[in-house]
Amino acid sequence: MTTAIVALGANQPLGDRTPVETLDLALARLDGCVGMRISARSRWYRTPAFPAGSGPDFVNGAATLETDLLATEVLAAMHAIEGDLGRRRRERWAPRTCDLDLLGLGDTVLPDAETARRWMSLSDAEAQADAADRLILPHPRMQTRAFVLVPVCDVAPDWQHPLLGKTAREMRDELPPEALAEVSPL
Ligand code: PH2
Ligand code: MG
Ligand code: MG
Repeated sequence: MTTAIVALGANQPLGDRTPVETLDLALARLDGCVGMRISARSRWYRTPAFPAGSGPDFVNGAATLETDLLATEVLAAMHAIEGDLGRRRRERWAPRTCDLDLLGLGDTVLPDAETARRWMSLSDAEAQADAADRLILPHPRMQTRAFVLVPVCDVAPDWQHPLLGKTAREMRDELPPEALAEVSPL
């Protein structure tokens, strides 16, 4: 069994479901997948959309799940749930009803350390091709995002990034205080 870390985000209602209701449903669906069991879930947080001004505030959270599936299988399950919960893959920063991101799977590095490091070094603009949804683990920008690391610290503060050698808590504590202050528990 390996621990997968998943980030959840939504900033658009799905019919008459609020983002929190949609994300609760996504967690129930993840827990119901064969070979995956949720072991911890974070609080929900309200966070300003990144980049600033790109849309309504997000609800963000994180969960850990215990799984014996491959990273590609976990990702396929997450994409199926996103599809069922109204996600249409359009332009990159468009509002979304349900975004599920696989941040890490134990100490797995994919597709290889050199490629993952190269992706980590790209600026946000350069990482546009990210829309292609290549599976890169750990998620190449997780260490820069307060809306990711604050919830992750609720569920896996001691998880160690296999390339940076830092724990989630250490990565969070390196972010600017202003960025951390923008992430507020609901
Ligand atoms: N997700 C994005 C883009 N911007 N901003 C916030 N606050 N939270 C997100 O989850 C988020 C975002 C792309 O997936
Ligand atoms: Mg995302
Ligand atoms: Mg995503």
